[in-house]
Amino acid sequence: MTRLLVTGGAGFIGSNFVHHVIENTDAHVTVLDKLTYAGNRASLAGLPDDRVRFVQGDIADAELVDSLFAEVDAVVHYAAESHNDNSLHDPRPFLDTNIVGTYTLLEAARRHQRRFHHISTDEVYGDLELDDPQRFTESTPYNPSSPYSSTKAGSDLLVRAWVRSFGVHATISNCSNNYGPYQHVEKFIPRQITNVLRGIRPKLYGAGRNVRDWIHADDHSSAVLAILEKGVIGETYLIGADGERDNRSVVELILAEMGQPADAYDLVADRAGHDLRYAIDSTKLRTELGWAPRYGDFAAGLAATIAWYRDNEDWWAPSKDATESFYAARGQ
Ligand code: NAD
Ligand code: TDX
Repeated sequence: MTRLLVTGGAGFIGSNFVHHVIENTDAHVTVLDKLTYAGNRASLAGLPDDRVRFVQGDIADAELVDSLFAEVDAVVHYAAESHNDNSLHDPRPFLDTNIVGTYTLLEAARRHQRRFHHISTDEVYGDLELDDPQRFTESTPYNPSSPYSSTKAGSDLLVRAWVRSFGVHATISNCSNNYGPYQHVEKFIPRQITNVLRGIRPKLYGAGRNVRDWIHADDHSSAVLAILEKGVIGETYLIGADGERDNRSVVELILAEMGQPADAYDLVADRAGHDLRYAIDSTKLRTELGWAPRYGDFAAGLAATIAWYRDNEDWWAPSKDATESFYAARGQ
């Protein structure tokens, strides 16, 4: 598997994956990315030109997609509209990219008989109660809450149908919340870090008791490589690193690491339909494919992420004001 097409490779997790592939394999990578507000070419800076090619374009452009599939051995599909809050404001781009875009790629995978890996989220399973001892597994029924998660659920079901009906060689992974470098400042952890760097108090939705299951983006990348190399066609793998924490405790860790008082945050308007808790059981991935996360210490990973944002203001500053204006208009 030496030639990879990575959709959404200028986004947060896609760019982390491209860096991971270049550092850990001999593969050549073509990135297909539309460069929406969430894409940033600077996230691919410093990578070798003879191994990474960048193509700006839309995954729903069938002609372009067809020509790129012809040139590669396998495709890893990260491109998506990815932010729940945006999906509550304007769902349409979520349908266009997550549903029609994924459909367009699947048709190309079928025509060219290419190995296809679809990146998805644990949000397709809905949410859990805070005291529920169960975690999501590959057999948890789909029950998405938001326009974002419902379009991701729809895209997963399209992949399953294209495997069963047309024999497409595809796998799916559903991962928990990622953190690390190159994440857009609209998302929870970078928003709070860059708020503190700008002298703005962190903002917690509702009571701040919602729980997310955090994994470092580099651990997500190593799991995807393991699935590409050893995964069984037609199978779904859940990716998670046992990182459950409530939002308030994450903000308190950020404040402590950045030398601020523990209560220097604001409680703001809650997200509509806000999922309470996500939690992943990744036993299948660990036992069947031998994968294990490397970033076991969340506080250390978070400290490194804070240092990255401190050192890379040029990367995030151009998006910060527009992002905060969007939130301010919603009382968040
Ligand atoms: P992101 O918003 O940071 O990046 C998305 C990228 O896709 C951007 O570079 C954007 O320009 C590109 N893109 C959007 N529409 C496109 C289109 N029509 N054609 C081509 N490119 C397009 O998102 P992310 O957080 O890196 O998420 C990547 C994938 O991982 C998504 O599929 C998401 O559902 C999934 N995921 C994310 C998380 C998380 O915690 N962020 C967790 C689990 C799964
Ligand atoms: O300012 C904030 N304050 C706050 O309390 C923001 C931006 C978020 N939150 C809360 C909402 C969530 O409980 O923090 C939690 C995390 O929020 P997001 O970063 O928006 O992530 P989430 O909605 O959990 O979805 C993320 O993980 C799953 C990604 O954005 C999705 O793409 C992925 O599928």
